[in-house]
Amino acid sequence: MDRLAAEAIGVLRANDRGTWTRPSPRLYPHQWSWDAAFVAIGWAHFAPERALAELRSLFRGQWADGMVPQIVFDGSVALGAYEPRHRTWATAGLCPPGVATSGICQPPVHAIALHRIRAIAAARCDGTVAAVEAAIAELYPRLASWHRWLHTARDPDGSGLVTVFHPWESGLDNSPRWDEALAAVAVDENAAGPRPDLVHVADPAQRPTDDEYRRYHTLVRSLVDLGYDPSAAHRAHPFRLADVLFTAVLAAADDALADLAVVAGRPDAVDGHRVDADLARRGLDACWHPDRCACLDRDLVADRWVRADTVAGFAPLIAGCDRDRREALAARLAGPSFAGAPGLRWAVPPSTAVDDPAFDPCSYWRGPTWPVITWLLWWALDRDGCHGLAEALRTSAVAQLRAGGCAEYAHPITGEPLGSTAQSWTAAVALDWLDAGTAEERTTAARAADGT
Ligand code: 2M8
Repeated sequence: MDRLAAEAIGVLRANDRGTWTRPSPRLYPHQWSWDAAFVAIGWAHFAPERALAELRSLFRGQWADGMVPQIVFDGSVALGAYEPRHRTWATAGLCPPGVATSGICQPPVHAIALHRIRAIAAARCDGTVAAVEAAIAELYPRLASWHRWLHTARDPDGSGLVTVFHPWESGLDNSPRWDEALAAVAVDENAAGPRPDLVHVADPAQRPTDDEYRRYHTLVRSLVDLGYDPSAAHRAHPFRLADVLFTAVLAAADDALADLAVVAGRPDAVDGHRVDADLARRGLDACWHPDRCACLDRDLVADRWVRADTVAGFAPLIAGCDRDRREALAARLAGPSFAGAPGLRWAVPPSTAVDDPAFDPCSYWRGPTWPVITWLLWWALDRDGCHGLAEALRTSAVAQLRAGGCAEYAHPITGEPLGSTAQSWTAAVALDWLDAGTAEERTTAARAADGT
């Protein structure tokens, strides 16, 4: 077996908790929402039933209003192993009985994952597709209510854009995108907590700062005080950002959900999902800045654009957009601020543009390259026929993983693996890329045999 494939399978197996997967052995000991979606794609390549269990397990934590929480806590993990712990979130009475969750969400990659898991199963030709389709029928209503919640509770004005109430909701926690909005939050000094995360990385500089954590805790406390009521939060919460990357994932996931609706025996629901996807894309259009060739988030508290130059600017590529915009964005992605930056170890995009003043190659979401983000861009480019750039990204990403293993993120210039060294979602995308590479090689070989 390919050495990277064996390593990736080993990471997933080592992080396996039976029906769900820890994002990493020590740093993240519970189940995370968007990690679970990526991880399920990884499992689908060698254990399809286990892939479905991952998603079922996550959706056990879905709230009655449709929200899929960022974390489903494992009650057997030592208190204090991860902070903030469940009790800090004060979600009892909101989570389903018997399940402990946080009170915020993360980008909705789940329908995209289920769609891909079906494609993986179909390509295996071993009959597993029937089990996947049964799971689609079972999970479809939950996915539909999750998307409905995002399009209403997080977009009450019908702008098409999703509002996030915490940097953790974006998934790109300490991205410079959030700096100004976070700096404006009045810190609640009683809201601080311990930092067990710092002992699980080689250098604390790879993690968010204590000041950022004080603000993260302050925002949690604010949401608790507001009773997690979205209307109250839209009025009074001090951190409200229209997040273009989250919105783009939702648009792409709405399209995937439209296809899943057919499989689930709900063809009547298809048009509604397509309408939702188009609305989200229109929301992104309103955030498009041609002079920057990027989509910008909107700070709804300060009523201004967020000017940091980050991978989030490529949101239209993920959502789907017209050809001119796609080509402009693809050129920028491959260009000197991102994957084509001089001196990069691998030609994959850093999380923040190398020429942005906030670029920091070591610090978490402020510069390192993240395989899952490269995967989203690769997947979208491939979906929309940009096979050349997609394949170039995939090849560079696989080379990076072969050299550095399944680390959480990597230093874009030295290539040094950073963060957790055995990150589940990195292992998952490695497996998906290796499989896509085999398919690509088969197509190339077939074309060569045909003389085409
Ligand atoms: C990171 O975020 C968590 C909080 O959600 C943390 O730092 O403790 C982010 O990279 C996030 O996107 C990811 O889902 C999570 C688990 O991998 O870790």
